[in-house]
Amino acid sequence: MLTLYHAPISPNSRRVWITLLEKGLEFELVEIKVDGEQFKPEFLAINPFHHIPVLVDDGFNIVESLAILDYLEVRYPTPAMLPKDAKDLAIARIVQLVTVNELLPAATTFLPEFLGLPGGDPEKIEKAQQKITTVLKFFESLLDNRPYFGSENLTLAEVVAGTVVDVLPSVGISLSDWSLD
Ligand SMILES: N[C@@H](CCC(=O)N[C@@H](CS)C(=O)NCC(=O)O)C(=O)O
Repeated sequence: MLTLYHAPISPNSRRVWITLLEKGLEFELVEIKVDGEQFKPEFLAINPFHHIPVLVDDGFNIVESLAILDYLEVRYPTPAMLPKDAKDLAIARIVQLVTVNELLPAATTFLPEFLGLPGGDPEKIEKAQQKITTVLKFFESLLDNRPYFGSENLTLAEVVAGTVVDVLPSVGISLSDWSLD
C-alpha cells in the first residue's frame, strides 16, 4: 500500500503526486497543512525534517522528492519515465536538478505576489527574473526534435520542471516566447 503525505500547494509534493498518477498506481493521499501540522509528533516520526512529500510504501518511509521519484521508477518501472540512453538520461536529470536548484528558488522570490501579499525587494525580483530567463533558454537548448527532454515519452524531467514552469504565468512571467508551454 502506497501513502503520499502531500500538500497541493507544494511543487515538491506535486511532482510525486503526478508521477503516481502517470504510473497508474493506487495510493492513499494524506494532506498535511504546512501551516504547522508538519511539526506534529506523528508527522515528525515519519520525517524528522518536517517536509512534505513523504511516500510510505508498505512501511518503508521515503523522504526527498527526487529520491521518491527514483524509487518509484525502479520499483514500478511501467510506464518507464526515465530514458535509458546515457546522454538522454543526463538531460532528464539535468532538467530535474536545474529546476530544483535554480528555477524553483528564483520562482519562490515571486511567492509574496502569488499570495497577494506586498511585493518583495525589486532588485531581488529583477535578478530572479533574469535567472528564470536563463533557465528557460537553457531548457529550450536541451530540446531536440523529440517532444520531451531526451525522450519520445513523458519523463520525470517534465514532471519536475512542469510543476514549476506551470506557475510562472500566474506570477507574471509569460511563456508565450518559449516552446515549453
Ligand atoms: N528537498 C525536499 C524539500 C521539501 C520541502 O521543502 N517541502 C516544503 C513544502 S514545498 C515543506 O514541507 N515545508 C514545510 C517545512 O519545511 O516545515 C524535497 O524535495 O522533498
